[in-house]
Amino acid sequence: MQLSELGLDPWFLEQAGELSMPGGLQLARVIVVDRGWYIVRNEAGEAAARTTGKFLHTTQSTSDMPCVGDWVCVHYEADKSATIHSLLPRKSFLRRKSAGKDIQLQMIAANIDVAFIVQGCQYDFNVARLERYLVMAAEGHVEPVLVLTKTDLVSEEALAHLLAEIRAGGIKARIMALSNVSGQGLEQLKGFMAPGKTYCLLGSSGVGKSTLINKLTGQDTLKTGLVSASGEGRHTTVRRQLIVLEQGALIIDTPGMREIGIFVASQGMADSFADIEELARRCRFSNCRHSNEPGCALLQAIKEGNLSPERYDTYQKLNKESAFNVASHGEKQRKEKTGGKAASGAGKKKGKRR
Ligand SMILES: Nc1nc2c(ncn2[C@@H]2O[C@H](COP(=O)(O)OP(=O)(O)OP(=O)(O)O)[C@@H](O)[C@H]2O)c(=O)[nH]1
Ligand SMILES: [Mg+2]
Ligand SMILES: [Zn+2]
Repeated sequence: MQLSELGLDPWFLEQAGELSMPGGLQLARVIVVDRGWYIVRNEAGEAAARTTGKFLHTTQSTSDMPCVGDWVCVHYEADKSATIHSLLPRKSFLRRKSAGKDIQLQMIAANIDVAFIVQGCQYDFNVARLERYLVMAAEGHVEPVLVLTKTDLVSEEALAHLLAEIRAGGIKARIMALSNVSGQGLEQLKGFMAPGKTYCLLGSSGVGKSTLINKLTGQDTLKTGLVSASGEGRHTTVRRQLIVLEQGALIIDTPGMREIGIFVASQGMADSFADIEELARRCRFSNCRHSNEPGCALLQAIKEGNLSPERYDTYQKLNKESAFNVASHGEKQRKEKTGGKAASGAGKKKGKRR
């Protein structure tokens, strides 16, 4: 398998050139991340991999650690395992604030062309959550595509209603609806996927992400799990993994997410809420908080029916949350800079590698 078939393009080669790879090092792509260990793949096939101590010393935070989809410089050892010496810069990424109160950034995947944001038609559907994922994708320079699964469980009218709800919310991303059971919509999705491009599945547990990959490979490549009576998944998938489809596209399965804490600088918000930001430029005060200021263009638009109150709520909420997370994270990094190197690896167990 050529590296280009694994998604390598001239941009990455240029980055690798600038790293001026020392002798004996080769490029490989991280295809599995399972807590502290990795599997990398290149022309020579797959190898179990770990990071070198020297590499760990160069990392400032957990987001500098390899994640699935990353291009890395590896050295093959006598026992055929590999050591990861460095990481190529990322062209795009998906990341979130890790679950819990702690402000830690967690990389979900790197070098992704398209994020499939998956929601089930029946129990899981939630527009405000879709918007969170859209902000996450925009921030990481990833094209979002909404995928509604389990269309076999709802009527055509109900599905049409869901689609209308998404559009009414001002969301413009491409939408695909499908059923892994009846096969409806699968051909459309397959037709959309291109060889050498990397796709990443995101969504709650139980929405059918792994089942979808099994449909694409035509085999039981991945373990899938039953959902509870209320439609909740049981967190069947536990590792992030890149799978090469026969038709040449690359697709990453991820464990279902419970929480999507967003952590964005202003760009992700600006891209996802371009309509609102455009309106906000017309507020009387440039520092308008859009809550009760006179001359607020957003409040005016709501009154006139030109902005949905739900979308406004999501915008205000995400803005606040991301500003808080960005500020707290900056504070934390300043403390870490003065207090020595950031924790690496799983990140939370600070004492582990010292
Ligand atoms: N009716 C119906 N059931 C589906 C569909 N797709 C998946 N399922 C079922 O939903 C359950 C969960 O599927 P998984 O593929 O394991 O879900 P997942 O998104 O990978 O979940 P995690 O790995 O826990 O994040 C399984 O019982 C699947 O058979 C679908 O289109 N329609
Ligand atoms: Mg799964
Ligand atoms: Zn305003």
